[in-house]
Amino acid sequence: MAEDNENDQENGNDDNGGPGQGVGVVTKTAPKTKRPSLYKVLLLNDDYTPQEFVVWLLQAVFKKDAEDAVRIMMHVHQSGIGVCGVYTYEIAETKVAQVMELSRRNQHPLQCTMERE
Ligand code: TYC
Repeated sequence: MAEDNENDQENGNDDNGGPGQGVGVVTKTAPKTKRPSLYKVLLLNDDYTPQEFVVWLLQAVFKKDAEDAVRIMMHVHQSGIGVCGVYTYEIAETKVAQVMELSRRNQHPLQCTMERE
């Protein structure tokens, strides 16, 4: 009964209702959940990677529609760096690896990195 349960707390109730009458109030502790840290995936500008390749990549890897892909590409082109998306650690890491591999395979110098938000 009450004595056997780690979640029981002192509560001022009389647990002993007499013979065969064990009465207990169980107070459960709320389970603790933690939100995962989030990471920005960043694309860096360079002078050689074709704009069309960057737009294609933003659609293929980051699931952007054509309009968003062009907007993000132009932002990176003009300001030097830009956010492609925000993800949990392992998803961000996978996106970065996909960008680096696709760039390497197509012989573009495009660079991609991640940073904790
Ligand atoms: N600056 C490149 C060009 O003019 C285009 C480009 C945009 C390259 C974004 C990389 O992350 C990048 N061809």
